[in-house]
Amino acid sequence: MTLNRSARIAATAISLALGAASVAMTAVPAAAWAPESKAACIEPTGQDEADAARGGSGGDHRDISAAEQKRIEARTAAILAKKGSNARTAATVPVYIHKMLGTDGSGDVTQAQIDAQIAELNQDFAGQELAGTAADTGFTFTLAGVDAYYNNTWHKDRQSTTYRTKTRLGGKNALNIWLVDFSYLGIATFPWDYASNPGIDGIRVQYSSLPGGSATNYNDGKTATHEAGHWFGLYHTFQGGCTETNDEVADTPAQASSTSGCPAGRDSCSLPGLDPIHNYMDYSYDSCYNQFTLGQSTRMDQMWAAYRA
Ligand SMILES: [Ca+2]
Ligand SMILES: [Ca+2]
Ligand SMILES: [Zn+2]
Repeated sequence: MTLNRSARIAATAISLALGAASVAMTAVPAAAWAPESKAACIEPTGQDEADAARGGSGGDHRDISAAEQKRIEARTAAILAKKGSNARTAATVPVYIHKMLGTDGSGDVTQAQIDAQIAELNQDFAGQELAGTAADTGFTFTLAGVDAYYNNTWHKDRQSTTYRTKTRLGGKNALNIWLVDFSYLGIATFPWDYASNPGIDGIRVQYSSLPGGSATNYNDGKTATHEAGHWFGLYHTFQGGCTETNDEVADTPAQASSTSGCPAGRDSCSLPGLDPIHNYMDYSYDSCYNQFTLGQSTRMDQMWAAYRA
């Protein structure tokens, strides 16, 4: 199976022939542990692999045109001005993990994997992978609950609007993570869409991308970090391509396209700076990721104050 990220937010026709949801746990075989080698991080690879791995021409969030991007910035600025908020945000984010399993229990993860995923989020958002360079965003994560549903349709991420609406927990500050088995690594919603569609707010993540999962090159739990970045309001570092506006963040050099693997020195855009291949919001391998920037941290603060506080 190829894994990638792509937008599939649009609701499809929904048939309510759903199996009974349950919240029991089942024993699972130990997940194969496939640690990444450092060698993987210095091997430049072609764009095709990135396309296959992380979404290609599609995205893992709904499409945002340049015009809409501009409107979102203006709306956010207006909300912040009205709130009088420009303070740095620090918040503890409750995380609800929803295991969307097959009726045979397939797609399960262990509690140890879930704990490792939460630890990964805390490490990454605290800037601990590259202390001194990576931003400490001030956001921390605490596991608020784990549930499991046995439904082959939901397990495959079909009828996602229905299953998310039925199972989502917490308020606008709660990060809901639905673990599914689909052809993407992850899909996220943006904070500015919460008010109009609160039931689907959160991120859908390929279950095998959790730490210790079987998604080769993408099994350090950084898919959840990347998708959470969108949930906090970050774009890809290649949003808008090789343009000054780019991802609305000044300290992430613009790049013309997404990165695959971990090609040191990649410079796809003539604007200043090498491509931010180590940024969690590029499409690099998990082993290549090590940072959010201060500019991204500031953007997350603003988005939190505007839409999730
Ligand atoms: Ca930028
Ligand atoms: Ca450049
Ligand atoms: Zn993404």
